[in-house]
Amino acid sequence: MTNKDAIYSQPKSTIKDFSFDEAVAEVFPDMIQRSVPGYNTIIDNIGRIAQRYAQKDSNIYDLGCSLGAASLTMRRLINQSGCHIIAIDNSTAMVDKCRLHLNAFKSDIPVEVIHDDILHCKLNNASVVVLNFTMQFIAPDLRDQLIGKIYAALRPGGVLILSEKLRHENQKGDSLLIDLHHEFKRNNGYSELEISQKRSALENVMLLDSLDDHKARINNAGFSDFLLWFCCFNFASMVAVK
Ligand code: GEK
Repeated sequence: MTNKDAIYSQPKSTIKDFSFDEAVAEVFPDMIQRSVPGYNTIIDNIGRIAQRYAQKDSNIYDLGCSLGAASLTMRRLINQSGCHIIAIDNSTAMVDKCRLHLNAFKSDIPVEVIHDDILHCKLNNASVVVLNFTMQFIAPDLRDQLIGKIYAALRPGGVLILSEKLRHENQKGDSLLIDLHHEFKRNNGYSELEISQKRSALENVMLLDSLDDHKARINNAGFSDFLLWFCCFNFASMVAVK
């Protein structure tokens, strides 16, 4: 049974910047399902992509893992021997709950949950790296550095799976996608008040790049291949192969 997200349902006199605290971790599965179009499809296919690219005796990273949804699906679907999943998040509330989620199921593939900042942690011997809606919360001037670190940690033939909310270059197009996304949220039971208060809370903390920005950053890091495998409104998931 998941707890319903009602964090922004009542009027707030001041809207604080959004943070991944205890209250958010409590309702996170409901929040992300009702806010991100295609979330389940993306999670399921992260497992399927990881299954194709995971290499024997390598590390699989889930960066900004929240409650470990991507780690769980990868753990279920990867069939190479000697893989080790490392799930990292800098929110204590998320990491504590993530450990409980992962320990509730048994698996042959070990998963280590680490409380750390993905900008500071060391990555190595990777065949799969997942950034599922995490990079949008990283300061824009540090994003090149993060992608460079991931590229350096990947083995040749390894893959980065990058999901992000996108900013559309053209203003009319951007407005249409935002409008469709808000309709999606209304259809999932969020009120106008919830949508607008959440939007204000995210304004300073979730800074969006365009698809071209992502493509340029990934190409500059040295990846040999970049493709968009999922897109619904302004939500996309991309794959880059070293
Ligand atoms: C999922 N991937 O369900 N270091 C570590 N973690 C961070 C950092 C950082 N510097 N910045 C943000 N986070 C998940 C969903 S949510 C996306 C990811 C969303 C973490 C933050 O604590 C949060 O748990 C996660 O990135 C972003 O597949 O809520 O839209």
